[in-house]
Amino acid sequence: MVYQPILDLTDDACHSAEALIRLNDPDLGTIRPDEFIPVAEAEGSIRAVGETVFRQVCAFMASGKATAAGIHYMEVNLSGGQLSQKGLAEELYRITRSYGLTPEMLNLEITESMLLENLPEIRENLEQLRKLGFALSMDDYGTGFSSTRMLNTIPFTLVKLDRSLLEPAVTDENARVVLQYTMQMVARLDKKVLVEGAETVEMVELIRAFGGNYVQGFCYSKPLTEEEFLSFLKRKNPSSKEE
Ligand code: G
Ligand code: G
Ligand code: MN
Repeated sequence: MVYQPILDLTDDACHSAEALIRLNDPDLGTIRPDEFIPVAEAEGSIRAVGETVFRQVCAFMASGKATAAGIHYMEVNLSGGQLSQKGLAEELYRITRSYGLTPEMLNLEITESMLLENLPEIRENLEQLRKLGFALSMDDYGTGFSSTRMLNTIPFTLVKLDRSLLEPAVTDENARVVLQYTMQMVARLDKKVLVEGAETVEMVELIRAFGGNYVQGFCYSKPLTEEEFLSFLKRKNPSSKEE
């Protein structure tokens, strides 16, 4: 797993990160999740992959090293195959507790495209996860149908705007209007807003000016290994206590 730091604009510190899987194959090198997650979905190993990911993030959080350096929670991506699994919420809760963690330390990311089928078991899992105390983030908002009904009917606490909303906003006035008012809408719905794909300081400042809560992107940091991430936190969160 690698971790991409998330910048909290309220104090310009890092209190969360997104866990991202990498597959290192001795012959093929690094294979990106875009390539192998669909394969795992198709051949039926996605639940095992998802559980391994979740356990690794839990183990890292349970080490206490990240929390001692100012981390409050981790964002973990769920796949469609996991989300349609009966009893997923109870299973993730059981694993979380077995590491001595609370669900508040884990935010689960779901993309809008997973919700389009509108399967009852997916809705039930999401409602149950929220009831058990996990936070839910809508991922890649702006790439699918940008359905406002999804925002309203599923108890998301954070909405992550896709970088395709940010990129054109730097130069194009109409794109800036779409970004600004999408951000305002999310805020008015009482959800936190994160903008992904900030590659320049100019982009970060645009997000700040539009009232964003969080920023993720290469300008702040690329995804880092556990060790790199901990030393990043020591540099960026200077007041954090080391154990
Ligand atoms: O890190 P990268 O940009 O290569 O990620 C590509 C895609 O793979 C992203 O959409 C991301 O959400 C997804 N992804 C990364 N890690 C995981 C994971 O652990 N589980 C699932 N289901 N998807 C992941
Ligand atoms: O779909 P999801 O949002 O989960 O994907 C996150 C992925 O986006 C990460 O795997 C990361 O590699 C990629 N990413 C993160 N920051 C940036 C950025 O600033 N620019 C670009 N082009 N990609 C980014
Ligand atoms: Mn994600």
